[in-house]
Amino acid sequence: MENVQQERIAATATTPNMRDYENTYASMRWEEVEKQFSWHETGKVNMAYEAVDRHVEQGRGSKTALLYSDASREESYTFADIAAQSSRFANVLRGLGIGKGDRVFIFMPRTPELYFSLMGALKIGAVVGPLFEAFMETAVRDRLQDSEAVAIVTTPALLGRIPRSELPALKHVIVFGDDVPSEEGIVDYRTEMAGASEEAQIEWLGREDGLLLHYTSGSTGKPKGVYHVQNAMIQHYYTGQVVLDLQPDDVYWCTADPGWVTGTSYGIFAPWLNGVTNVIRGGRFSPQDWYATLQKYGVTVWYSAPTAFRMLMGAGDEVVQQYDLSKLRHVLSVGEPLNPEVVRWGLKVYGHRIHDTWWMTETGGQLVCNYPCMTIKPGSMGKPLPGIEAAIIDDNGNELPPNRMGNLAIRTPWPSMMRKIWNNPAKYEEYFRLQGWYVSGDSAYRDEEGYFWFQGRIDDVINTSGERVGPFEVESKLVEHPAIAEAGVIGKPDPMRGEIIKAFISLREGFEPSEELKKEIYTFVKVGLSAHAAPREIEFKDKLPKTRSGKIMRRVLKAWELDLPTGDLSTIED
Ligand code: 6R9
Repeated sequence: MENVQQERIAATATTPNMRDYENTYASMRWEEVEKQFSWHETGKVNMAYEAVDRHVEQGRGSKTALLYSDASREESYTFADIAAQSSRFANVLRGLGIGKGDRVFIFMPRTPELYFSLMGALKIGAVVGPLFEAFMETAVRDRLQDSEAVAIVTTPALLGRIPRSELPALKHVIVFGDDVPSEEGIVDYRTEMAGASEEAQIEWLGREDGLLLHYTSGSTGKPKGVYHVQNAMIQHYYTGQVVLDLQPDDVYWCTADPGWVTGTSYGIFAPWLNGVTNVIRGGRFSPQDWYATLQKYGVTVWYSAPTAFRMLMGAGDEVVQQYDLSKLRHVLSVGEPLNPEVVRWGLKVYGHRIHDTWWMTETGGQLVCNYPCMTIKPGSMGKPLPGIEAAIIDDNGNELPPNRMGNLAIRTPWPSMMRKIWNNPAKYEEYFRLQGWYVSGDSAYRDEEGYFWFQGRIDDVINTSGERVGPFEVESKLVEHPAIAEAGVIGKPDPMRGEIIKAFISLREGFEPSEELKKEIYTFVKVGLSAHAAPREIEFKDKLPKTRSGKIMRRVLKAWELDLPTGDLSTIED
């Protein structure tokens, strides 16, 4: 592998949180970070306490915790307000008989109530499962069934997508909004909150007690429930310091939805554990609204994703000039490879380097990053977080020399590492199959200077606009359509979305390919699964390439699509 990227962008400022990467890396000790949290004194902990109530107890209750806006609401809440609202919700849940370890799902748009509910559920020691608002019935059902969730918080508009008759474990549906139906099992959020006390007993937990269940797609099977525990807060706090570079007076904005791990670890926990003001913008993406949000709140630290930066780049430099972004100090990205072109553009229009960060749902927190004090090589994910050992290994667990592509792996354990895959111990073990390593499923190489360069997914999970989509999930939905016999789904490179979903489809007898049918199929997946999983491109085929055991060979489909050699075809059906 040849390292052609010689471009460098030097750091322009040092920061009190990390002045020198190499020294910090050499001296970093997680035991020191742990001293920030209450288990250091009591042996017990609770994320909601550490992120919210602790600030009230320590005299920072009147500090702004949440600045919220969407098309119809504009609100501001202090840490004391969030403590009170989450305590109310904790009492609502307790009143329903819900407690420690119970799975409570949250399925609603990004509004302040989502954050009150999430923190309230954590306060009683429940394990929270955040879902994207865009999920349709099948996606909701799979996740609630697998986790045996006992309660879900939602809105009237989304209620119809929760198939209650197929969810025997689900006892309570808490609905926030107007016109809450009065039915058995349905609880009106507003009524219950109004009657609940603002004082709630915190459920004191051990470090290995549950925190979150984030479902994520793999290349085979149903979505996996990635289980995180309280201990993750050590890493959320520390990365908030050295990666997000949070300072007490910062106004921080992470654009991610809590349905994605970035929207919890870095949309809630990292800023609040550090006592920093957090901006949440509801509603859809629009360049004007986003720049207006940066300007209105004087955002200083901004964490987003390549797909968003590419869309902002597409909207043009003139739009940027219409806004005052002078408060901005630090810009970061996660979710997909960050194109060097985007880094160059960011420097030109914002006057800031966009700092790429690499991590996964499974890792719970950032692991390989670009830090403010460090020179950036555009296109590189950066270097391992202090306290983390990252390496490139072959399939036997041997470390590879610089510039050789292999498996990106992390030495186990680290504080925010997932602790199980819900109901699937075998799947969990697969990640740790090579002694002492977590195998990420990404391929990468490391250059002579220790910078890591992302190459691709080793399996065939699709990354479209920063969302991971498992081809199997989409194929399963496609073959539910009456016209479809078989379907194979791949990610097709796309300048805007990273990848788009392309489906190869063979039709059942009696059905003919047509443009109309393509549209119908697209809508079928959009309505039945979710908009981001719907195939933007469809190609009809008489037959799909399959292995003898019946597995569709996606790499062959991909090779067709990209005009590449198809590789080993020894297992192909015929
Ligand atoms: C946080 C998050 C994880 C997968 C990961 C990789 C891709 C994430 C990246 C990146 C290149 C980066 N990915 N960050 N690829 N450069 N900086 O994204 O979690 O949704 O679980 O996705 O996303 O392929 O394995 P998740």
